[in-house]
Order: sequence, then C-alpha cells, then structure tokens
Amino acid sequence: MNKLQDWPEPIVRVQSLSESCLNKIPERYIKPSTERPSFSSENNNIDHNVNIPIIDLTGLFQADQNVRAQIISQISMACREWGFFQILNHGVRPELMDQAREGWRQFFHAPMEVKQAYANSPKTYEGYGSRLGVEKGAILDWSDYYFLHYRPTNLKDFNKWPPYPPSIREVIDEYCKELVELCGRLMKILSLELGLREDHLQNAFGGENIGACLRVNFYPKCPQPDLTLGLSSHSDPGGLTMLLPDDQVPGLQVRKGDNWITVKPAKHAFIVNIGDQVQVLSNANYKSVEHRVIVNPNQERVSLAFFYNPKSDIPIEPVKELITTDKPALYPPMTFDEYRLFIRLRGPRGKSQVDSMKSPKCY
Ligand SMILES: O=C(O)CCC(=O)C(=O)O
Repeated sequence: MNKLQDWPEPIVRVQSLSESCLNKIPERYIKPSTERPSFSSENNNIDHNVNIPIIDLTGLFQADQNVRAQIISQISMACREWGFFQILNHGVRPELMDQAREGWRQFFHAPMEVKQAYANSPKTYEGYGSRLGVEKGAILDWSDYYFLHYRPTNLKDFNKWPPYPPSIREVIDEYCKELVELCGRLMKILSLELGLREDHLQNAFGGENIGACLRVNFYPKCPQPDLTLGLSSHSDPGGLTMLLPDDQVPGLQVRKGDNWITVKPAKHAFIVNIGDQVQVLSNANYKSVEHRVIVNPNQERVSLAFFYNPKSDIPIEPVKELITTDKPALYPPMTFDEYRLFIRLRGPRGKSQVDSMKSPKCY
C-alpha cells in the first residue's frame, strides 16, 4: 500500500458515534493517562482567570507612531512569550465571521450522505475527514473536520469544497480572501518587530505564492471528556494560524510552562498563533506553542483554523539577520512539503517535529 493513498482502517465518523448515545467512548479514543485533560481544580494550581493576551489593533495600520509602537510592543511580547494572542478590530467584518462559522455548523449537521460524498484520503487530506495520520491502530481524537485549499490558486478547487448550505462556497471564498489580506498585514508587522524590512518574512514565504488552507473542526458531544481530547497536543506546522473559535463553547488549551491555559475567546476576535515555519525563520525568537482541544458532554463545538503557509517547495531557514555568534542558526533549511509530511503520516505529536530539527551546530 502507498502509505498516503489510503486510510489504514475503515473511517468512523465521531459525530455518528456521538449521536448513537453511547455512555462510554470506544477504546480507540482513550488517551494514555499522561495526556488526558484534568478537570479537577485540586490537581490544577493555575489561576483560572489567566488568558492569552488580547490585543486591540485599532490604530495599528495608521499614522500615529505612538499608538502603533504600543500595539507592536504588545504583539512582540505575545509572539515571544506566548506564541498565541487574540486580536480585536482586525478589519474582518463580524457578520462574515458569524456567517462562516454558522454555515459550517450547518454543513456538519447535513445528512451523512451529503458529507460522505466529500470524504477525504490521506493523499491530500482535502474534504471531510475524521483522523490525522495513517498509523494503523493509532489512538484517535474526538473530532471530525473538513480541509480545503485556498492558495496557491492552482490548488483551489471549488469541486472539493462543500456544496451545502447553498451559499457556503461564496462565504468561504470571501472569508479566506479577507484572511489572506489580514495575514499579509500581520507579516509586515512581525518583520518590522524583528528588525527586518517590512516585506522580509513575506518574501521568505515566497512572495505572492504563499499557501493558504482552511481546516474546520467539529467536536461532537462526548460522554467521557476526561478520557480523551478533541485534538491532541500539537504545534502548527505552517506559518501563521488565524483561528475562529466557537462563540459559545471554550475548548482550546494553550501550553504555558507545565500548565494548560483554557482560552477565553473574546467576541469577534481571531486567535492568532505562530506556526513552526515562523519559529524557524525567526530563529526561535518567536515561539510556536503546543495547544490541544478538550471536549465536553453537553455541547458540540465548531472552530475554523486558517493556515497561512510558505510556498511549499522553497527552503525555509533562519533569516541571516537573526543569526549571531551568541545565537547561531538553530535549524537547517527544509521545505514546507518535507516538513508537513511528518504530521500527515504520524498525526499530531506535540512539538516533536520542530524540536527534532534543532541543531546548535548547524548553519
Ligand atoms: O479548535 C480549536 O480551538 C483549535 C484547532 C486547532 O488547533 C487546529 O485546527 O490546528
């Protein structure tokens, strides 16, 4: 078997399991005890009010240098210490955000045959899926998803986008267009903050030829949320991620030291996180941080993760200006195609990929 042609076992939709009203989850979804979420406050000495930074972007793209400098300094702290932050007043219409999320919710509630017509394979992952990774017998996550490409334009194929609800394709198209623009603006800010020319990171990503794709996650209700995860711990392999979380149901947890912080989403904010490729380009000045998703017994959850990635066949390596004698290049060059093969074969595995590349002696 070509490893990336077929799933190793028949695919089971987690939503169907959830709707069959089991009171115990199948063994395949039970995580080892060290990976399970902790819901008891005794085991957990974290302050539950802690949240990732929330940054209001009003004024960031305007002339007032003081306002701009203040916002850039908040972004700097967030990228260096958290790898995650929420942005408000980012320029994407709140109505479009709501339409996109609710359109996808309707898709996941469509009859199974509508969704099955778009079932995906591990070759490209495009379409309706229920697992990441092709390892036979792997322990699975409690979620289904839909994955599609928006850029480069030769990979954008409406026929692989869902046909239901009727307006969803136009909504996705407009939503992704807005997010490409927003990511382009943020890339300039990150470049300047790193002391580079404003187009530096974008050029390192391949200029106009970046990649962009959307994964919509559907986390069905789960009768034993303490035994499993909606999405296992991972860092994002790409460049930048813009996450639109569910507006009703929290679930995303971000690692901070030895703790997991549950993100409290701000209304109509995007959650931005640094991916592994930006960690590499920034020579680890910016952190791509592990995160995971918990599920719950009473409510389903929908989230839209938009990934802004480098052109997939150009080498990504630390920017020369960020290499010093004190901090030599921490990573060898690697294309994004080579890099993401790891997660496509093995599924989410914490930060093992980017950490395994680290080599103090190189470049
Ligand atoms: O659902 C979430 O909140 C996070 C999703 C995520 O981490 C991902 O799709 O990579």
